[in-house]
Amino acid sequence: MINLYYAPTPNGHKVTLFLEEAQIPYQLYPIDISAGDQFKPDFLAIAPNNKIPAIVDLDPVDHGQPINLFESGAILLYLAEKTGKFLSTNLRERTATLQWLFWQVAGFGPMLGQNHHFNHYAPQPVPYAIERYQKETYRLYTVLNKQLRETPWLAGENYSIADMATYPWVVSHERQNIALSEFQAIKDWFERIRDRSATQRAYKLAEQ
Ligand SMILES: N[C@@H](CCC(=O)N[C@@H](CS)C(=O)NCC(=O)O)C(=O)O
Repeated sequence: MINLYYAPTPNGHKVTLFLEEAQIPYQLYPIDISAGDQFKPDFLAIAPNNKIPAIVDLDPVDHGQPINLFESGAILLYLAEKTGKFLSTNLRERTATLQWLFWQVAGFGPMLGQNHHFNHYAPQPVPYAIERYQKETYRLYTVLNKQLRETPWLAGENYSIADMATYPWVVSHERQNIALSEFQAIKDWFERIRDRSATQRAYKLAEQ
């Protein structure tokens, strides 16, 4: 059993996408980040960086003590290795998957997060920051589109944890002032992921 500490945000959706695809048993523990649940001692004992998502694997493959884990990229990699799903053992495909996973967690996520912040949450408009993160968002979408013109999924022929990490941030494209009509390959990829039944189940959880 996997305990998932979750809020319905892009980083939270990454893990529910995986768990719904892999169909392994899990239990959701909602963390209300607008109410400050992420700073409560019980949560910090699992996730000292005070951010969701985090998991506890009660049944690790080494049959040892439960494993606590935070950081969405580390969680996706852990779950992929535990289940043998969505991360190829083929050297080239695995390497490409990890490359795009790291691209998402180190670039696409944080830069789009800053875009959201300066466009929607900053207490006063900061034109330099708005322009900086808008340009960076556009550049990253251009990189993503170029890759998806070459291969159907980010790491090649198979849906992987790299796609699961990236998709939830594209869901919010309108908030990032991005028109998917400008990025046809992303649009096609986006619609293919959106229409998967596991994706629909994962996003239903956000409505609870
Ligand atoms: N690098 C982290 C980022 C996680 C993150 O930013 N989580 C946000 C929600 S999407 C959060 O918990 N924010 C609460 C806070 O910063 O206090 C990951 O990929 O897991």
